[in-house]
Amino acid sequence: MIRFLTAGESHGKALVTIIESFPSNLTIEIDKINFQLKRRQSGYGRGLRMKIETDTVEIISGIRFKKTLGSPIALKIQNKDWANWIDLMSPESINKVEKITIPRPGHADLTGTSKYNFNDIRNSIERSSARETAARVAACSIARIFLEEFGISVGSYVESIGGVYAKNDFSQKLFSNELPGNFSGSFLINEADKSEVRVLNSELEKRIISKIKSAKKKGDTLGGTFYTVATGVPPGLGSFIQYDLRLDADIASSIMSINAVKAIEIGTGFLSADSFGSASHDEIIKVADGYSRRTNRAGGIEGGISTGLPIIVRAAMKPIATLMKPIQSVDLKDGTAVDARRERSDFVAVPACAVIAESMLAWVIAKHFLNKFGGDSMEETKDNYSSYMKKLNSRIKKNFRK
Ligand code: EPS
Repeated sequence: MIRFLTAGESHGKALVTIIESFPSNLTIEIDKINFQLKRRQSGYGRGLRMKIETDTVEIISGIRFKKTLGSPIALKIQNKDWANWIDLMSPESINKVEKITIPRPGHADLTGTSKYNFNDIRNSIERSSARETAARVAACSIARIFLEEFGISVGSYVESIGGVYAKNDFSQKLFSNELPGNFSGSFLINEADKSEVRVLNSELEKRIISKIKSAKKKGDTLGGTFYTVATGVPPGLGSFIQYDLRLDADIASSIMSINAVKAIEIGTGFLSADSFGSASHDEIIKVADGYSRRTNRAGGIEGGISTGLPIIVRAAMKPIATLMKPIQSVDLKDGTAVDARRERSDFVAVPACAVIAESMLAWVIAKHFLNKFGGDSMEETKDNYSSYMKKLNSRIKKNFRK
């Protein structure tokens, strides 16, 4: 089974990731990894740190002459800001630094500090920072490159920021399954990336940017909602056999693991709870090469298994916890009520969060894909995949028709 781990503190030397169990002979172009890292850094409302960093990876192991070897792939992203933090973050010497004693509400400052028995909140801030997601995006780029070989792509767009929505959201088209012929995850990336806040509607973009400006002026932050969509996913990934094999459960946990994500829906999600069954499920229809669904309210998953239609995931990100006009907290030195600490941060990171969600979704799909099709080399995986796809519909026919 594929897996990855990340390591690195926000202001440490570097972020690293180790990625295991991808088949050999997958062609890796480093530019494709760096492209995703750049996308994660963009979006209106990011803080000053993004002006310091230009995230790029160094490939440490697992790839030779641009091809995977089947061995662990190690990637490193240097933190340029490290140069300014050497004394504050030194692993080797003990330096006298000012301790952080005031936790920010909504961040991991207090929970982490008490759990790990720290005497400086900085120790909690460093690893809980969303900077860690740069390493995730790098790791998951390998999954994206793998999926590309099978015509699977994952994209996203921002639906709302700070409660500012479009009248008719694109999700209506996704659920009704009325999509342009050239629609794909990559199509969505191209369209959304044209906008500074990754929305699909220029009028909405204007309204959102003015909302962000007013939040910034007030020293406040905003959250938002976004859709992540995977296309080209074959039917049959995931399973109902065990709770932890369900594709939707795995997707939910991976997206919820992203910093500040607080809610997730697959397909029409919460709306389906308010609808009649007849307006909630997708009618099954015969199509030229097998069976499909008229609509896609299920978001491409039934019974924990992919249907073959686009996988549609909606998530909500809470506002960034660091406020320039802070709310109340307590100084751990003496328990007095004080304003929470200000720390350099983003005002809005919803566009970046959507890119991270794309990455996590790609990872989960690649994981279930490889669980199903296996293979030590790309050639073997491709053989297994095409033999399954070729026989998929004829098997149904054989089983049910006289
Ligand atoms: C981030 C790097 C951080 C923050 C942000 C995301 O850099 P710094 O703390 O040096 O400004 O901009 O972190 C958070 C939102 C957080 O919760 O800590 C990044 O690379 O994405």
